[in-house]
Amino acid sequence: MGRLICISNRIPTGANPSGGLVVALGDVLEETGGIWIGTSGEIADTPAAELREIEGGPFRRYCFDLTQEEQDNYYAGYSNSVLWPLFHGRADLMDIHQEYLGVYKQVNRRIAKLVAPFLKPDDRIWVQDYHLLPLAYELRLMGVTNPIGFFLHTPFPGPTAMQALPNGREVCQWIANYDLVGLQAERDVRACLHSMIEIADASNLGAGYVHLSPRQCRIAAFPISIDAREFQELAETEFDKLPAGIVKDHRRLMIGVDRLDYSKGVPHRFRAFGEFLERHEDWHRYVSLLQISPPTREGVQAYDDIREETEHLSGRINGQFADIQWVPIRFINRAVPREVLAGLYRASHVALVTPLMDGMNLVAKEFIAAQNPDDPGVLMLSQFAGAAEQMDAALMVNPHDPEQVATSMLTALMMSRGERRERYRSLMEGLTTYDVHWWSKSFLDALG
Ligand code: ADQ
Repeated sequence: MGRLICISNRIPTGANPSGGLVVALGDVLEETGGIWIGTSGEIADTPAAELREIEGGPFRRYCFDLTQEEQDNYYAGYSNSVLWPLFHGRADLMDIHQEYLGVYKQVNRRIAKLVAPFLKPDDRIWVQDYHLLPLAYELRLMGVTNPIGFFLHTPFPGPTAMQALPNGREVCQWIANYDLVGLQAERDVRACLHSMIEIADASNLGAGYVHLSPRQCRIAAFPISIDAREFQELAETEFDKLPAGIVKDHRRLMIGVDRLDYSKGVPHRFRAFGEFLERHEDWHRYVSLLQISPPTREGVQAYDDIREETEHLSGRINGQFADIQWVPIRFINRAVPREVLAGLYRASHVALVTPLMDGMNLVAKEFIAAQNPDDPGVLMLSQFAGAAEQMDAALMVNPHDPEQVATSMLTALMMSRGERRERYRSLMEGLTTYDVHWWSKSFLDALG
């Protein structure tokens, strides 16, 4: 079997690299003598001329630094201030500048130049996420004919949204240079096919194949997941280590865990909780919401705004409803270790996973995997998370409708143990069958 060459924006660092993708790809990288390539996270004075090996770890890793200008224009700029909002249905938040696009292309061209000399004829290349859309196009220009796959972790926009992007046609042309394009959900496959056909005049060959001269590419859904069994065991162990107050607390705990990103719908969630408290005075003091949200992409205006809005709303709701014994919303604005999260999921009665738009949402999957099978909590899940296509036994909500979300909160809090177990069984069955190992294997099998 040829080597796997995995390329992502950030390289997993440390002696024991961790994270979802490492779990998914670590074995294949090890078995095939593969290589992972990505940015180091450090800033250099001049653009990187060569890759630097990261010593140690179970597989080979090579990284390079970005300059401050590249970080600002390629990463914070085109990737996170243009593509991210567009791909999450927020074209209104795009901040379009020619310079962002120019540097984005330049960085991708340089990565292609750094990678090409490493390639052997039977290597398979797997490119991760929206930072690297043009990479296959650049590699093809350099004569690379290896199979190249791409996985997009975000949703994909349909033609109407795509029209808002000045270089939408070019983006579709980049995509056509991959042999296989993996998306999170069927909704994204439909949107991507429509965009390729309507924006770039690709011909539809059926069964997910499109032709855009001179290439043909396949677009299909490969919903990403977690190692559900591993997370289940982690939650079991970690639950016992939680401070006694959390577990013995007779009140009901609702939990939300999201990077503080406008796509996650945290303000909408808070408003719906406010609506719930307004309607159900009998629940005051008996339920609280623990929202854990590490800051992310600081310095990008839209992220500063969402932080302010969230702080303002939690303050207002707490001010309105709290009494000397009870605070309705506990808002933690920092990252929490993974194992603590696992224990907290298990201690929670309800999870609020209510993004306005989300590629998949792994918190939904982690929460289910962490539950006690005898007495599981309830997952409230937005219909706009990619996970909704697979997790139909969750309590589905429309995050734009605060009254419906408030009604569902009551349903979740009152749900019988029998129904909770039934829903949990069905969700857990899906999670153990289609876990993260299934995800990487099925993608790589399809890439051939
Ligand atoms: P994200 O937008 O980051 O990922 P998600 O899938 O929920 O969203 O993954 C977040 C991960 O970070 C989870 O493993 C979660 O436990 C962790 N996390 C969140 N808040 C945390 C906190 N306060 N402290 C510590 N850890 C925290 C993108 C896409 C998603 C897609 C994934 C994977 O936006 O839609 O599911 O990639 O493809």
